[in-house]
Amino acid sequence: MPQTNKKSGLKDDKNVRAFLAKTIGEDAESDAVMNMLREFRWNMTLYRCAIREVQTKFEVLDEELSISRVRNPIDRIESRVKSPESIADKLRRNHLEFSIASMRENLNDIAGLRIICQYIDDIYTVSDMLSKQDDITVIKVKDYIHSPKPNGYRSYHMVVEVPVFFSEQKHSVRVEVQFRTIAMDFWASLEHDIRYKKDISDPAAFAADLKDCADIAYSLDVRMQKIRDRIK
Ligand code: 0O2
Repeated sequence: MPQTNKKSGLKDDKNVRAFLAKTIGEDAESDAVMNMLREFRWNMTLYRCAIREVQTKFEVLDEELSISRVRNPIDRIESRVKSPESIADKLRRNHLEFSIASMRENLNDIAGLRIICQYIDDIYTVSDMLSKQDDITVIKVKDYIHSPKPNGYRSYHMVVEVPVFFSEQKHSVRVEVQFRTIAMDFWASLEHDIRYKKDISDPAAFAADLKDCADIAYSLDVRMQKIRDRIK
């Protein structure tokens, strides 16, 4: 999940239109494609607004906690809206049809936020604070910190639903929030790059080394937290 994704800002409607036309097998000038483009744009606006709503909540929490705890638990926040290509890929991988309804129904991570925290316990503090807010509904939690993936991936994933108030109606929108420490994010970003490098013929050859690095990053997190506690 890269930083705020300009690709899916739909500035270039022509490319998106061509992509939609190819994906649904219709002419780019057809009514079907034009209608889909309109609906797609509207939905992407909704997802971008949902990101803003949730991001503001974290900024508020971070500012408040920086006063009561004399440090900021959040190092930085990244966000992105999934690109049309990634949306289509994920639906295809899950053997689902490509349609606006299917994407709204089946994908939890079209709107994505990444909260990079300083320490492991900050992740649990801020995620708990978010989940207790009365306009937030927690849909799903995956704790890859307590149960890391076999490759060493650690992160705390939460899918939440947030209301977005448009002029005429309130919409509930799902947003995926990934919480990581700086060390977890360092590992995941490099691992992601390595995994998607096309010129690496045998990615499995690096698996053991990468898993080692993930474990080292985690022990660094644990040690840094202990040092912080000693200073406290
Ligand atoms: P991108 O471009 O990173 O967003 P769900 O849809 O909730 O049922 P999902 O999304 O299939 O479940 O799986 P999961 O494990 O909850 O989360 C997937 C996302 O977590 C990935 O997004 C990555 O961002 C991140 N992630 C999961 N496993 C790994 C890993 O082993 N290495 C790294 N670097 N990141 C991982 P996508 O879909 O890859 O797209």
